[in-house]
Amino acid sequence: MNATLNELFEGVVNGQNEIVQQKVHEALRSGVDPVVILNEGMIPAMAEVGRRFEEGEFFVPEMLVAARAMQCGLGLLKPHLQEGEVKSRGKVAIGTVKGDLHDIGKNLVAMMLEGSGFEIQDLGNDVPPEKFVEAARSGANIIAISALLSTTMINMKDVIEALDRADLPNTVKVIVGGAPLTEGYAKSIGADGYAPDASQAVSITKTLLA
Ligand code: B1M
Repeated sequence: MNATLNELFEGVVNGQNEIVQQKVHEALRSGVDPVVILNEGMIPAMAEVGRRFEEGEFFVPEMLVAARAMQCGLGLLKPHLQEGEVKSRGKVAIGTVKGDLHDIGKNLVAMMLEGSGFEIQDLGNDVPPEKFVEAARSGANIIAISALLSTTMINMKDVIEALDRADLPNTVKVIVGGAPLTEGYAKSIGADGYAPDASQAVSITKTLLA
């Protein structure tokens, strides 16, 4: 990892917004690809925060400040992750499932989809099934559901069942993702697609809407 990305990593882990802003600008100025900044500096930092939490070195407040620093860096990267397309490829309603407050992965997926030309309706976090149904009724082509907890990923099934009950056109597709999920789990709950990360979420969305 280059020195700037290393400092960015430390800045996110320690929740230092100013350092994060400074290092993202510095990396961009020196020509580092925004995707590299994300994948080598920022995402590993959140994994490190998770490791420290598991080891009892970090507690919820530390996770929270690291998350804020991460969001701050993501905001700066966002304009650099756009493909510059004008025509909408389709509408995606995205949210984190009921009971779950984790939204960084969801925001990243939304950002990459938006950057690839999709229109995004961000439903936020802790989203009940009815909100996803409402979004599908008002024209979303893809319902995208994120979950970060093994205790909340089971709520995704409720969303899919609610969508089935709503008798929507079968052109509405559901994609799911988030760290505790697997392809097998996604299939078992009846999702149309699963992606382990944001860039694969873009590919699967393109495939489903092709
Ligand atoms: Co929480 N947390 N957290 N947390 N937190 C985890 C997830 C955990 C793994 C930490 C750990 O123990 N190592 C653990 C979950 C264990 C489990 O269930 N398997 C955990 C826990 C236990 C908790 C609490 C229960 C802690 C407590 O209160 N005792 C609590 C739950 C609150 C709740 O939701 N009800 C809690 C709270 C929090 C904070 C609020 C403090 C904060 C979130 C702030 C926020 O999001 N605004 C937080 C954080 C920051 C984390 C860690 C450290 C980082 C998560 C993150 O942002 N990662 C996390 C540890 C870790 O991830 N290793 C942890 C970076 C992000 C880019 O990755 O979200 O995985 P990720 O997204 C990826 C992919 O998963 C995928 O693409 C993304 C980009 O590649 N993806 C999709 C995600 N959604 C997708 C959707 C798709 C496709 C792909 O299609 C629709």
